[in-house]
Amino acid sequence: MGIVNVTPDSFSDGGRWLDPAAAIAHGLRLAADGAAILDVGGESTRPGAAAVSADEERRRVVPVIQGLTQAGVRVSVDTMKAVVAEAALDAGATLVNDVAALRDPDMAALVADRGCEVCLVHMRGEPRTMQDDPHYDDVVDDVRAFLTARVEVALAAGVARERIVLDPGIGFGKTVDHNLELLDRLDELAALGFPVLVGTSRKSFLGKIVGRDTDDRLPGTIATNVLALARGASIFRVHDVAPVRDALAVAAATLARTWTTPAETMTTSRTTTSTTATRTSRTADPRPSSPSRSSGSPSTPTTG
Ligand code: PMM
Repeated sequence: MGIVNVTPDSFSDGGRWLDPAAAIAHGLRLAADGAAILDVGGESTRPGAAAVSADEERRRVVPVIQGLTQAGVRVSVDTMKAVVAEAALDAGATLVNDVAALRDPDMAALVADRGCEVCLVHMRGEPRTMQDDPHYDDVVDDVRAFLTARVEVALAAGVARERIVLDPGIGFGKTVDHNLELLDRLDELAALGFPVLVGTSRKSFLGKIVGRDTDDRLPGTIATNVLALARGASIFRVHDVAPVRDALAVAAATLARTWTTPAETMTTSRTTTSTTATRTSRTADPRPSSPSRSSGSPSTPTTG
């Protein structure tokens, strides 16, 4: 999953793709690099970010989503607002990436009505305050309980089980230790039986470990995504698609020994839906019953 932030203030690429034509060109480059999905967002969720009005968010994302879907690329919309998600779905998006996990009272019904995919993300509080002294009894148990409850909300609203993706929300109200523990025990979330999406790309916890600025966090991004693959993740939300994709390809080939040639993989990633891709991953990954973290990884990661 390639990141296309149409925002002035995202932590790593804020302001770079505010112009729709620049955002579309950037997205198409990420697709050419092998992204199967492009995640278009019009509101920064970095810690402390100010909220954006629905009108402004819609104005930012809709032309970009139209441009990308008209070019044949699969698009998800990164939004917490049902009205923005609705406009994005009208413009051709097929996945709602909701870091608020259906907190907007109209979101669950919208997703159910449209039959689109939805990613439910764990976030403690809201972006403005989420990094204020986060505490958990056991971060993995707490995140798993939260996501299980949100799945119930989605199912009760009529969202199909196979349309649901889960995300532990790396960096969303978590300390460095919380993020590392979630990554290390990601298999416990994968055991819930839904595709798992992870977003570690360039995040500050990587910088805190190695003392590097945002633009120099690719090695940490690669390390965390490879670890996440080994623990059952199947969708990897990243800024740097080409290098992460190569790293995942090698890791997947090593773990499952079923990697295809680059040419075959490119065709697959362009033509398959993410649901199909993640189903394939789940079929290939009987992880919940396996105590070994080095076995049974997905054969085709969705970098997606
Ligand atoms: N992280 C950010 C934004 N959206 N969505 C999901 N599903 N998971 C994430 O970890 C996530 C997200 C913040 O990163 P950005 O500012 O680089 O987009």
